[in-house]
Amino acid sequence: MNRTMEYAQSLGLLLAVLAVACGAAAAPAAETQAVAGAPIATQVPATAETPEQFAQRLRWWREARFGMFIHWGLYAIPAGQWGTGTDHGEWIRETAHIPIEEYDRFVAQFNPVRFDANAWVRVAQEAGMRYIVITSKHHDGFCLFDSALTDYDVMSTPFRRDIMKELSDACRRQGLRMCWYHSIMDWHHPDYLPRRSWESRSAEGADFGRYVQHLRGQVEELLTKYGDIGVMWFDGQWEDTWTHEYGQPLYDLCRQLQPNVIINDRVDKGHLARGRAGKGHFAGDYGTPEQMIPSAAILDVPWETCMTLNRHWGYNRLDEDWKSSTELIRMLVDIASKGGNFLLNVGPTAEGEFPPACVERLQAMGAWLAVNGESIYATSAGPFPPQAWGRCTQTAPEGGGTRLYLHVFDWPMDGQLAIGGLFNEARGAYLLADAQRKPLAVARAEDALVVKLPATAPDAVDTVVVLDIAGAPDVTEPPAISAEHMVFVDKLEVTVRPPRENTEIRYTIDGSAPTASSPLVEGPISLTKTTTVRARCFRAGRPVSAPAVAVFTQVALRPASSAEGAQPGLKYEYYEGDWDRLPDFTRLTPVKTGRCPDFDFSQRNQAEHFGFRYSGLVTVPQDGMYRFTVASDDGSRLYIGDTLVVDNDGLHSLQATAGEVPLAAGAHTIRVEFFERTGDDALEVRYAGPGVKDQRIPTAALSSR
Ligand code: H79
Repeated sequence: MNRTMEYAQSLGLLLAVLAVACGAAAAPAAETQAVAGAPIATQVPATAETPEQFAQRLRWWREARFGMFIHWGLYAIPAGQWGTGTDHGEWIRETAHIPIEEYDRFVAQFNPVRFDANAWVRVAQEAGMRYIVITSKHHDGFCLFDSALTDYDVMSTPFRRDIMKELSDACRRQGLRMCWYHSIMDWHHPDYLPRRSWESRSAEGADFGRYVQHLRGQVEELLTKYGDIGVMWFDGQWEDTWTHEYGQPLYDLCRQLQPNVIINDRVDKGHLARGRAGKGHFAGDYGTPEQMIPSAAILDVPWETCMTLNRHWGYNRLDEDWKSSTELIRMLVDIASKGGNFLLNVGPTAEGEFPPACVERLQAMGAWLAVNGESIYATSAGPFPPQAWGRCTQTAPEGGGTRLYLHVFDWPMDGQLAIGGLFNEARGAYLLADAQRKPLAVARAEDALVVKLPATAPDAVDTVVVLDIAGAPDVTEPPAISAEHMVFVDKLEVTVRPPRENTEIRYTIDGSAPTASSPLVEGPISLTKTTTVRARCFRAGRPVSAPAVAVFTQVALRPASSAEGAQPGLKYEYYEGDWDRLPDFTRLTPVKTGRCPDFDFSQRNQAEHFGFRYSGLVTVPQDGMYRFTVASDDGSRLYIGDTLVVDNDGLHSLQATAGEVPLAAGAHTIRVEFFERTGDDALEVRYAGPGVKDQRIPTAALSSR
């Protein structure tokens, strides 16, 4: 929960007290008791603030949009390699099971002679980044700053320079905000618990409370010795030892030391920006999606996606899997269009330099921002969800109206950019990159404003079109047409939902376009044959959304097969090999074959590099659509007869995929293929349909001849 919400909740309590005091309708007993038991004063923490104060405190950060993450520490020395393993990063001590004494030897080797704080900050500055978050300490416990509370810091290395001091001074000089990433989890401090499961280091005498005091002491150092700090970015809060009882006071400590500091949600146990903060109060100002961009805008909490430039946070010498500058620019735009910030990571080398591949990409981002920054900084989420043509951000300029920044990723072939469902009147349009602001023609075509563009895209990555409109955006999404299945046997109920309440929706089922005289949607629509449903929002006889269309197909039931002579259980063929997707098993020779009760792979001879092909019959109780779901790690496929119903192939961790098929009551041939390369393994086959609640297919429904 963020401060705003917490404040609102305190306010709610206060109102409840007033209501009771004024003899208004009695509040529920539990609520009254809670109020009686806790004096209001303690309900409002010292860090409480109004929503306006909260917005004001976060303002620079929300306007900044783009920051640099830096993961740097002892792990830059092995650079991802340990023994034969080459895929390690900042987690190397854990992922390679390196004993503490051995890892500590890196301290004597840490000597980044090429480190130049000004040069780093310049790269960030030129990339268009407005703040830097660096690992003052990562999970390994090593501190890049001069801490009076531990010798496990940069002052014990041959380098002996307070890197964090140099960097914070350089940031201040160049106008960027300095921010700390400080890990709560600590694999080095003797009082931190729990120990890693593989470690032999004794936990005897360890006192987690004492560790928390140490952590708080370091936070105090970081917030008193380095000037104004923009953000405290905590991490490694998920182990059971860290609780809300530690998280809230740590949050409060930061705000007491620097009232304007911004603190991420990992200070506590709640997840902002995952749709919920969990039950109860959790400290933290903003949510932190990691390595992912939310699919839709998040407007109720501030959030920031953090992401790597290749596959690792800490420097990995062999990781050349760089995101392209096109991808990165579009990610920044995508995030901005959804109301978030982008914290993009660089893992410097042990010599103290940014890898050249990072610098190249950051320069490309900076070049784009130098021209188009106005469409990113201090903008807010656009009024539309992601569009086929690109994304949208917006500002509310002085003097009224709204400025829409249309980020065109896919340039229209006919040069006509149609912005559907936009009711407002256009005031003008031009290309942001055009210093002359040569007007682009804008015309209305039903629900859409159509901007006439040059024939080819001036910037193939993202050309920004400025579209000024009168008033606040008045946007109407197409209606949502849905049904339980897209195919059906006898009849189907289709629901058409409005994008918002009190919207007039008209529809057709004869293939024609809905008009102002088409029937109104007033309930579910029943279909008894293959039908194209079209629906559209209207206002006063005028279409205000793009039309929505969905096709529902009537299908024949797959006739049942005879189950004569079948016995309980499936037949299996077991194979061995090193695949990254399902092979054509029919061209391979099984290592062995046999029978098993269900989709069970315990008959394997080895834990990795194997495959199974199961075949038999599955019996369903009634006629109708059945949904099969296969969850597997790694890939799998499910066939009914010769029809591929579920394709869950490929190398992946546990992932579920579903498919549907119309079945007549009775037995149907089923075949499931599955392979496992390395790592975790799993296979689960489920079904659901008439007479069957979603469940693992029971052995009683499986048989084979
Ligand atoms: O600091 C970066 C990561 O080290 C940290 N957060 C970002 C900002 C982070 N800690 N945990 N996680 C991310 C998620 C856990 C990932 C793990 Fe693994 C999977 C830990 C062990 C298995 C990734 C893969 C790390 C090592 C192997």
